[in-house]
Amino acid sequence: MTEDSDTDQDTVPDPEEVVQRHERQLDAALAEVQEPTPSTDESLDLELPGLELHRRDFVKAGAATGAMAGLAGCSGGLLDSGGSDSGSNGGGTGANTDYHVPPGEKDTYYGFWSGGHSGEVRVVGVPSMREIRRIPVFQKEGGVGYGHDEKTKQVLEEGGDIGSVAGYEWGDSHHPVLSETDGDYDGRWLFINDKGSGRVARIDLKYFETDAITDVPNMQACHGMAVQSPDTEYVYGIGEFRVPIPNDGTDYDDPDDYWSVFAALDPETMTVEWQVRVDGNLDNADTGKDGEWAFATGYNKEHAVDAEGMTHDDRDFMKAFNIPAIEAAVEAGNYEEVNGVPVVDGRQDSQLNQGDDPVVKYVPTPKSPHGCDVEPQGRYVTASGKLSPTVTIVDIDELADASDPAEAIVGQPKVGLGPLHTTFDGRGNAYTTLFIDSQVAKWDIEAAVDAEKGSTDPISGKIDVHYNPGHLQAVESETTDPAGDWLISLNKLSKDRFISTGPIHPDNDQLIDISEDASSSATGGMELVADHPVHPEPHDCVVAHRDKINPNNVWDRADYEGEKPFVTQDASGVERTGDQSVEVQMSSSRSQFGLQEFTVQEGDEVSLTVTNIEDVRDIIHGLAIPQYGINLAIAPQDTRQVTFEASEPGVYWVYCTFFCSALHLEMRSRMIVEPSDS
Ligand code: CUK
Ligand code: CUA
Repeated sequence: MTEDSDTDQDTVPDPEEVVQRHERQLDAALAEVQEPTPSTDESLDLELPGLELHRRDFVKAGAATGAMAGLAGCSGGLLDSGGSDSGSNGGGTGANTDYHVPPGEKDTYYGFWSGGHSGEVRVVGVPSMREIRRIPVFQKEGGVGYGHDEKTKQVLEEGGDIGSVAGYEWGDSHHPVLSETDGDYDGRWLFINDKGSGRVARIDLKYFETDAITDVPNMQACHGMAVQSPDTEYVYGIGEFRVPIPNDGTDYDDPDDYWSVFAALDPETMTVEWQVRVDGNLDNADTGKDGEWAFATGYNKEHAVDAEGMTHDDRDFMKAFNIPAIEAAVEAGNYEEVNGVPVVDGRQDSQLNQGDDPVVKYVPTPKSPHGCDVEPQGRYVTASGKLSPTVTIVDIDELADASDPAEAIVGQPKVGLGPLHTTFDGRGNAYTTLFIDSQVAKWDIEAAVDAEKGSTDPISGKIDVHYNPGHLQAVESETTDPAGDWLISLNKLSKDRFISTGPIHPDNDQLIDISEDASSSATGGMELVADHPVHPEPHDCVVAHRDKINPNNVWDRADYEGEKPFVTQDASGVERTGDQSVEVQMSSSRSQFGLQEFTVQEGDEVSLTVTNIEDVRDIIHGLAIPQYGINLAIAPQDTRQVTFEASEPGVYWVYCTFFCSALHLEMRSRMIVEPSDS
């Protein structure tokens, strides 16, 4: 038996020991949070609750919130209002079984999860939380042949030539956002960032396939991501890391001269329309509901290049981007063109920020705010405090009019330790993840506006999650009319929740029922109903009702007419197109390729075109020639192409990779590469 009882999965922990252990953990976590430093800038002197707190106060506050709720994640069912006798860690009572989707039935919602540094997007059914599919985005993937055929290869290549030294081999996707019409998900596209580069990708939801990647100039890490509500007028990529421009080693001494930009892309063409250069940096983003405003938090107003410097000051800024004013500046030619993109100067001392209609308003918020979320009515934008225990609420209309942006701060509830992200249920409630407390806090938005800043009164309940949550997402939270029945807490650590798979643990996505508001319960009605281990590492998700997403079940030939042929069985054949080039075209169907065999010459450039002539859903054929790196996946009615050099003579079996019929193993073709001197 080891000393750390975390590793002992079968014993119910002694509550006293749990409390002590938790105190130790909290101490360790808080030791990393820098104590506030007094402001030297009088003009920024705001009443900012939480800043007067010291480390011990944090511990006490954490222990006091919601009575025993300070036992974040260690309570072994102590908080369980339903009287669970299961002994499961902080779990629900099992009273709510609506999340169980029986065999043969379908989920109510499509969830789109980012895959973090796995660079993909995952499609997850809600509420079952079954992972239904993965959509590769920022790197090649064999299962669906992504990056192996000419079309998807080109998508990856086009998005890969700025700022990469070695060529991008992977991405770090954090924030999936759905396109909108009239403030509601329209099922057309999903956009996703790459924090590992300045890339923004688009997934076509007709085919659930990545169809465009743009490498955004003047940006080294695209972190936050948003579409402009209500009609996807722009897609925004948010530049997190400050870098010198040009970044060619000529001038790197002064980090004040480094750049962080807010980029607007056209959703149709995926070209960068304009950028805004800011002071500080940019982190997470969201937009107002009327097309006028976009917002982004930031944590490096200090322009520092180390953690100590970045967390030095008491406050940072949420930037509010005035879209019509920015468009007017671009229109009037008030920009500098940098690497082919119009860049508007949105720094505080910019000429464009001096008049009545500044391009960027800087709203001072405590410490280093993280999540940036606009509530469904579009009245308020929130900045979650991260190193401050508060969420800052800004009234968007007041901000538009106020000469001093600080005056638009209309609420600042104290929600708990380490607030990271906030989501909404459409009934006037907000839910904020507390990373350090390992909890989700539920609070009333209007009550928080009415209350004193720093008040805990607006909090209607807290629930333990396991452990250290990052994002959370209520279903349809980004729309103007969220459904408000489920919430997912995306927890970074799972520790003792699952059977061990060695030292790299999964994350833990927890499903919480938020359909009831119950002021009498410690959780405000939130009920934890299920745990789900996930591969590294989702950050965020977006969840849409299944009626709003309508993909094709087979390909529509009209969608690639003129670009690629549709090769029938009769049209299958080999055509020599030059001394050293040959075109091979063939069909595929159960259980044969259009060509039983084909012959090419050593040194030929072979361009291979394969059509799946089936029109039955779910009959997919693959075409693999492993020795030449060929791996295509061809869905019904689709055509895929690849070109390679037949450099080595020999016999190569071409085989189908999808188990398509009883004769799948026999579904082969024989490629003969004849020696050139024969
Ligand atoms: S960030 Cu990961 S937990 Cu990239 Cu939205 Cu906050
Ligand atoms: Cu076609 Cu297996």
